[in-house]
Amino acid sequence: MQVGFVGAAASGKTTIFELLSNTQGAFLSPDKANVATVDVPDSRIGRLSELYQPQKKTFAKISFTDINRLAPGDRENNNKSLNHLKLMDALVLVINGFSPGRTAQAPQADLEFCLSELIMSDLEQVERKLGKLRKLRTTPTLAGKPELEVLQKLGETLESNTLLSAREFPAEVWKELGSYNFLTRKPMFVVINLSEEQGLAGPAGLQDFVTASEARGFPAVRIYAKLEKDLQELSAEDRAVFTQEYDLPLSGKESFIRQAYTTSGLISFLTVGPDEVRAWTVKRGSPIREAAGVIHKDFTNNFVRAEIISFEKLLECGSEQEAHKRGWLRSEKKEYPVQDGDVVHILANK
Ligand SMILES: Nc1nc2c(ncn2[C@@H]2O[C@H](COP(=O)(O)OP(=O)(O)O)[C@@H](O)[C@H]2O)c(=O)[nH]1
Ligand SMILES: [Mg+2]
Repeated sequence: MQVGFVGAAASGKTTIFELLSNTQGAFLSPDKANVATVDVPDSRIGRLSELYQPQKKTFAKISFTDINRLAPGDRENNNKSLNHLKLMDALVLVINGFSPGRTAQAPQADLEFCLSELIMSDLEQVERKLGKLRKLRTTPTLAGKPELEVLQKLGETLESNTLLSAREFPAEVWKELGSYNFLTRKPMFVVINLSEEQGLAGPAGLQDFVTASEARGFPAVRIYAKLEKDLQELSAEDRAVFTQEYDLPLSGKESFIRQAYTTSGLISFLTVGPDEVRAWTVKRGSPIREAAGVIHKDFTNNFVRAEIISFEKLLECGSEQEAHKRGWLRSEKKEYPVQDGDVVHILANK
């Protein structure tokens, strides 16, 4: 899964990037982004490895893209920076909740700023296309509708400061618009970056901001990015001491990744065996036949059935043999919507 950060200058994007990736961020420009890929922490892999003693453990992967700061009014550079985010599965709106002395309204204004930058980037793309379409003598069609009309509607939506995700179109239309990779259609969530100095309550108006953000459909994750990054550099012992002392929810990385999965509508299923215990990422509700394709294309083409048990049930039995005896190993057909934590064996024709 790929997640990209959007935010005003000094909102803490690079600090979060460094915390999550455990790497050093570079000096950025509109042409340069920080990109890093890490394992998705998943305690189920450890537990399953105790059962299977595999040669290899493979975690699902998540990548983070940190772009140059967005500057008010600098359209050209902002668009260049935002172009790095076209292929992301989800966007994170990073909000400064740590600088002392900001007004209670500042986080909300930052959020609006991020959204309007995304809107303007999409609008520019739509306008460019409209310019081309207007020069043609006959307008091409898009999913059976005149393309010019579709694009005009998108343009009107964006001009009224509305995200494209709020615009209803038949699924075929969105499908054909897929190659535009509109930013305002992507799943988004908010990360509010906090300082330990303001304690658990955070800055004035924090709770109101979180409530308003969630009401708009953006779940908000609280992170003490700088503090957690500093703690990361300590020995495990010292870290434990300080973590207890601060008495703050310091599991920013886990909360962030969990929210990224939820927001993007992604889940992980697992495969097990003596060779490898592994987690795989797919869209929630994917039919098992399609999901199997991430393991091997042939699994989709030659799918016969799947044997499935949930991670919890397997752990409760202690082994697949026992699961089999108890009849807990289910045989599922191709339409079965795969669930988070399903342990899956695919049976396919050669
Ligand atoms: N106290 C505190 N300072 C932070 C936090 N996050 C970032 N900073 C500081 O704010 C400044 C800008 O952060 P940076 O990550 O570079 O922001 P970016 O411009 O959005 O990438 C740096 O001096 C950071 O050390 C935080 O959570 N708490
Ligand atoms: Mg930065």
